[in-house]
Amino acid sequence: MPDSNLPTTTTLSTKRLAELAEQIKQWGQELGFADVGISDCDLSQYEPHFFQWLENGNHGTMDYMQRHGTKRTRPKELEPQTVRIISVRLNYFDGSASHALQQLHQPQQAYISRYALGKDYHKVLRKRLQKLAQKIQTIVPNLQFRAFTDSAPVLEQAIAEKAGLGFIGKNSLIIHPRAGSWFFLGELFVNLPLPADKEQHSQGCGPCTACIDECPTQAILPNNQVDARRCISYLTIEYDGVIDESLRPLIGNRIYGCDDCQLVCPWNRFADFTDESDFTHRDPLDEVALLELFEWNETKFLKYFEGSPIRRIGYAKWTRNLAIAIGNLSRSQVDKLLIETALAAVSLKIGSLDDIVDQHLIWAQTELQNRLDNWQDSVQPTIDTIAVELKNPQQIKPFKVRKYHYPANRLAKQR
Ligand code: B12
Ligand code: SF4
Ligand code: SF4
Repeated sequence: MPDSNLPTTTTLSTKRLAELAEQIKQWGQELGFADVGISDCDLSQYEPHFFQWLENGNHGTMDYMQRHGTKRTRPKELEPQTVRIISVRLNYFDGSASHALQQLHQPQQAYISRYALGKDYHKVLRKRLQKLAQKIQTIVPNLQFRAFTDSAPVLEQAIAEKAGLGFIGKNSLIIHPRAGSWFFLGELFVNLPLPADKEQHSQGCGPCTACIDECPTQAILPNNQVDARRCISYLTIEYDGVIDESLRPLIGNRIYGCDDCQLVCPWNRFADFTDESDFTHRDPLDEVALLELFEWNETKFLKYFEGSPIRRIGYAKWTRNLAIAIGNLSRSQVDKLLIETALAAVSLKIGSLDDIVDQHLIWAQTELQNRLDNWQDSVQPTIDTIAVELKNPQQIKPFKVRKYHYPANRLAKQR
């Protein structure tokens, strides 16, 4: 039986609600969140931009982005009892992993997005949010809540900006002025009228355009939104089909996701490394050769990636992505023997999966064979071979950009 003396969401005084908001932030930090903020449900200033993005087709084949009408921009339509949203961020950058740039700059190595080196964040965040809600229920037993992280039609970045967790950068990610952008977002929708935090008004990018200039596929639009159809993250994770040939060379050795627009962001000098053991990299994902991963069969893939976000893309897409990266070895300064070994490996896999994968394997085979047929010891990619149909081909440097900003507050493992 509920204790009738305990407060309910409607009987708490303004003063008590303010104290509870502070208490929630304290609990959030004890649970490991880097930050907790509170927002109201009015996302009207973001709504037109969201629908414009959809109308322009920037979501590509991600139908789930347009399936829910205004539920995404009007939280009360998703959960009618909601009056406030508790927004949290959880750091994921693993400082013990091998240096990101060392992988990105060695064409024979596989580059995997920093967020995917450890456990799938969905479960980790949702469990943590549930714990936070349970703590609130010790004070307010009739609290109604729902926990989300990238799991429902929720406009997470708009909510985080409103809750004061950071500003939406030109790369479209939430950036905290003292902690960069290497974190996940999550939310608790609650029926508790807590005082809302001050939203982050000023966009902190200033004149910087590093992410726009250095995005390998020029996916970042002048209005600070991303055309997912060009984004390597979308192409390697979300998109199931045949990747356009003009984009393949620009993908380089990125086989799952892409971090370039964060690696070049000056705010990420201030990023914190994660304290979460769940986000510690799995060996050898932080420094592994493309050809080693390419040897894995489906059984090994499924077993190794249990609990990892990478498992979701399935073995066929994984092989498709690897085929592109291996094909791109043909544009790199590598040993002839490596090209020969790569050619043998891709040739062997042709016909073993599906037609889509085969198209990429055959492409890789042709690229590698052409390189061998025209072998020169020092072949450098020309801008013509790597920048096709791009807005500003002169600026394209798919493997090396002008400047990276690695978290400077602690030393990453250097080998
Ligand atoms: C779809 C999606 C993608 C797509 C599309 C990305 C995109 N930028 O839209 C793809 C697959 C490409 C992708 C990639 C990545 N994603 Co993603 N993705 C999402 C998802 C599910 C929705 C994002 C969304 O709403 N896009 C719609 C567009 C319209 O939003 P937007 O560009 O931010 O535009 C808004 C603002 O710019 C604003 N706005 C624009 N102009 C103006 C003007 C004014 C005046 C105002 C007020 C507002 C305003 O209004 C718009 C609508 O809100 C969210 C989770 C979620 N449910 O929110 C994760 C999420 C954004 N992704 C995340 C991550 C980590 C990534 C990657 C880094 C993963 C990787 N390493 O590969 C990359 C980064 C690529 C990038 N630069 O965005 C994190 C970001 C955390 C953070 N710090 O912000 C999220 C929040 C997931 C999570 N729970 O942590 N992602
Ligand atoms: S994730 Fe990569 S491809 Fe996508 S916008 Fe950022 S830099 Fe460009
Ligand atoms: S790289 Fe520069 S422009 Fe892009 S998000 Fe960071 S500060 Fe903003």
